[in-house]
Amino acid sequence: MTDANSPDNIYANPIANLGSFQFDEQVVGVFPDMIKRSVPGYATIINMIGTLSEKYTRSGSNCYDLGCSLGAASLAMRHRIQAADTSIIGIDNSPAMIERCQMVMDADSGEIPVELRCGDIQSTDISNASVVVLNFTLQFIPVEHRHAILTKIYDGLNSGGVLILSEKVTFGDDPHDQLMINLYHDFKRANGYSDLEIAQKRSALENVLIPETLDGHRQRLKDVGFASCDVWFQCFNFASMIAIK
Ligand code: GEK
Repeated sequence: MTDANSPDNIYANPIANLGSFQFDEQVVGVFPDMIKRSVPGYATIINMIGTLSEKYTRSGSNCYDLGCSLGAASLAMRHRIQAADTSIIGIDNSPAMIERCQMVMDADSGEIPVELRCGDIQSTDISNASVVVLNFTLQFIPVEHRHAILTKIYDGLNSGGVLILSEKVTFGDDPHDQLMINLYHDFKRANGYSDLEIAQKRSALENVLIPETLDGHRQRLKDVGFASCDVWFQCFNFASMIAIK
């Protein structure tokens, strides 16, 4: 395995049989560089997950990081939560991610316990939660399963608890959609990705990452019962929402 700080050049050369994008060992090795150069506002969102979890976490409750990857959101929570007797639970279905994430947590000095589970977020138990984070994870769940997972999150949240939902999104207005995609590709180019890398990654993610509109997300969050929800951050076609139970 490469070390976790390697530069992302997975799609730098032409790949004959692209296949679908997977969170395998190769991706784990370049993940911090990949996500920083591919998600506009990623560092801000991670930082604000810390701020929001400090504000909303109640003593004696749990915080969940669903699709935790290498634990960036878990670490932000671990270092900001002030409430006593709390636990953080990180879940990811990629064994390579969880293995590396465990090394990250073991090397970190934070005191709040972090339990890592390798499994599907659709079948994991969620209970007594103050904060649930879905930071660019729901987009990988089949659309028809999204209502069920959000219902489970809603049921597992305590009253006054929050869901932080970050997603790549689309827009109903086609010219605006195209403008956001073009600006996003400019962002990737400015971060050193070539046109070939952008095109091959896009093709590998087709049918794997399924974005929806912000209105679609708002409607589903209301349908499952959230009392209040809306966007707190957006840059181009990447947005983060907060939903309060
Ligand atoms: C971060 N939140 O750095 N069950 C569990 N995990 C899943 C599932 C599933 N059904 N589907 C996908 N994943 C992180 C970034 S990355 C986003 C999240 C990205 C996991 C998958 O293995 C990967 O680690 C993560 O969700 C999505 O704040 O790479 O665009």
